[in-house]
Amino acid sequence: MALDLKPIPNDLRAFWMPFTANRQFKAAPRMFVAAENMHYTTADGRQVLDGTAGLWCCNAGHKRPKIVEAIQRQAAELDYAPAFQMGHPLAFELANRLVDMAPEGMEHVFYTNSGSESVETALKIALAYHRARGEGQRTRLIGRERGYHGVNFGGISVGGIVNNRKNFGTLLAGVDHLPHTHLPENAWTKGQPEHGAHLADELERIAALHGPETIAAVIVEPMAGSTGVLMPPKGYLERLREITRKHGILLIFDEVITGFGRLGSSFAAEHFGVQPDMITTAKGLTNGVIPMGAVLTSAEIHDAFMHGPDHLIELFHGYTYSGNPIACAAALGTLETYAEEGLFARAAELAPYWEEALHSLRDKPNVIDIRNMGLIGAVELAPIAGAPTKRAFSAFLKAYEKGLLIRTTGDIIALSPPLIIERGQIDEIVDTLGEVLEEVE
Ligand code: PXG
Repeated sequence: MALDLKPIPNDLRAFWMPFTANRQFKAAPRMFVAAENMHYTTADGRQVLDGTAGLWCCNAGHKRPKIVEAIQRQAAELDYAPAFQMGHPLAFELANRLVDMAPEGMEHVFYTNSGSESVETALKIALAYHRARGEGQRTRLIGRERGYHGVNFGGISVGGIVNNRKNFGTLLAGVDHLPHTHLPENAWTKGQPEHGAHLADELERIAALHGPETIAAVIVEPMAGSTGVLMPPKGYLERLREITRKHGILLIFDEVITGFGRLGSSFAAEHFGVQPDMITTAKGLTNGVIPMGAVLTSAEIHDAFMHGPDHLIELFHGYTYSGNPIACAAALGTLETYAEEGLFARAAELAPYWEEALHSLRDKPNVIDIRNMGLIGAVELAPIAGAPTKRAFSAFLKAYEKGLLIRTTGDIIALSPPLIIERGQIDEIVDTLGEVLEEVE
């Protein structure tokens, strides 16, 4: 029997929404019912310009034909194949394509279903890798203050967003954190800030404290997204790479946001010219259309597991949906769209225009900092005394009323439009946001 689903639910109780003010939402719901290219359509028939690529994931915009067709074709041909001990061609084809486009040194792909799972996977591979090499004492994981690595236990343990950690018990043991890199002297910086490379040296202090030979991996977002868009200071990532290499510590770049063109290159590792040992991805991998993530690893890491009798499983890890055929089809359609339309180069080309447009908001009320890189930007607002996050949330609601989707975290407005954006639409984002900032209290 066909499901008779009405387009707009008239009872909103049952769905406990993620990272949402549920009671506020249900009192005044904001529903999207369709999307195409740069726009969403709301339930009441309005067009909303997508200033955030969904949640930083729809890098090619919405309802892109290659992706839609790939999913439809695949669903009709091979809907599912067991992920363990069986294969299907698209999973191998996609892995090869990812390796081809990945930064130097990334030679293998482990599939997951989300950014959070990519993070857990990378952390587990790091621990098991050291153990496989006879260095099982390397059990410590180092993250960074203000880091976001998803919401599972490993990710919130190495993560540094207090609200995502404090209600969830004792987390993983043996984790330490680098200081965040947000320095007041870097306010209004266009691109990478000048100050802060020295903050990477804190890794030397942490290594000395615990003994460098006890540390398995350092995980950082090369550009921190969720916490409110923090660029790496000049020289910072290079210094982290130097110190990790010196001590035999793996360096993991969490590129769930920065992967697939956001900074104008395939990956941030390429953009900054720093080679990590693993890269975690999700989001833009399938243009957000089907849940999928992937961890890219070096040959050295992968090969460390390829020992022992060949009928034995080398890594006791994986998901029912690792490399799901429809997800692989969506990813291949996505990568084809990126390549055919030159979207990463387009992001790089538009970046200077984006930068100028965004920084024109500098003199609007309550703006205390603006930062940008590639097609990403942040406008930081002064919090209302005694009511942090309220000003930015009001701006979000007002922008939505005016037909613009923005994202806020704390009192920071984050922007990350699809890479297909036109210059005129950049102007529209900035003009609307300018009005919003004038009107919001
Ligand atoms: N790592 C990074 C760097 C991320 O940004 C994750 C891991 C987790 O991905 P999943 O697919 O499990 O959500 C993320 C996700 C926001 C926002 O507006 C950011 C994310 C997700 C939702 C909203 O800042 N980042």
